[in-house]
Amino acid sequence: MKLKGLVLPMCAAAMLICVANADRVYGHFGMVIPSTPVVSEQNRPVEIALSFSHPFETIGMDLAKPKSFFLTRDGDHTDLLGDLQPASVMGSNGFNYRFTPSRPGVYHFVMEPQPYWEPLEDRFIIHYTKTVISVFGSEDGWQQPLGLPAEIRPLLRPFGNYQGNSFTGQVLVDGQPAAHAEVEVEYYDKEQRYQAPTGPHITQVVVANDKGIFTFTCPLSGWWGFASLSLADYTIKGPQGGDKEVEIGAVLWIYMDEYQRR
Ligand SMILES: [Cu+2]
Repeated sequence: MKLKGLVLPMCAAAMLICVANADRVYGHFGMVIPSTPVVSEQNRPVEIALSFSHPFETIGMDLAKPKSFFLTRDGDHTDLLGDLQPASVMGSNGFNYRFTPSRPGVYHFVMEPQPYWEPLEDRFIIHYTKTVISVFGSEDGWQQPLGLPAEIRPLLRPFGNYQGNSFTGQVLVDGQPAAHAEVEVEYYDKEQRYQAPTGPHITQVVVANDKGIFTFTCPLSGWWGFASLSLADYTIKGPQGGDKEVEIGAVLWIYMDEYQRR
């Protein structure tokens, strides 16, 4: 499946190709990607890009202004929705937040998008998307779940990792471990270096255990996205007025560094 080089601005266009090749749809992820994974005094400000994209194929989709975008730090909640600036991300409409922290801490950024209507799946999609950033060397509080409707709680510290590390996380839905949840994994091929041998290589899949815990080894440096999808216990009126299912995504992004030579 050769997607690279094609101009496919809409998810539907990309997915028609996916659907033609498989009975499932690969690879759209809510994305909250900072320009640097760890913030020090020297590398402020950090630009945080919000999008809804196909990260391995670097195909953007238009993201409506999110329903909410906030950070939590030590339990303090700060609404950032009003600070988002429209931005082009992977050639599509996304948003940018300029993060200029002055205090150390572990900052959890969360985007809740508007429900995205996906006609090919006949349902809405809401990816609760989380990225955890360490500022000025702080390491406290990275394990804390935030009480989102669905989220991945990191059990590997989500910063200060190397390529080849195994990420372990726990899928929580309504705060409860999601037994045997399926987790999709995708590499953000930002520099467009790689191509997938087959469609299933674009988005890899691992199943959590009875405690909702899963492990996946990340062989490349860069950003890795984990998404566990479940159906909400409510419906939303579709464009034609009928009640439509809502797919809730628990999405987490983590960064793997390369070893650096001295
Ligand atoms: Cu898509």
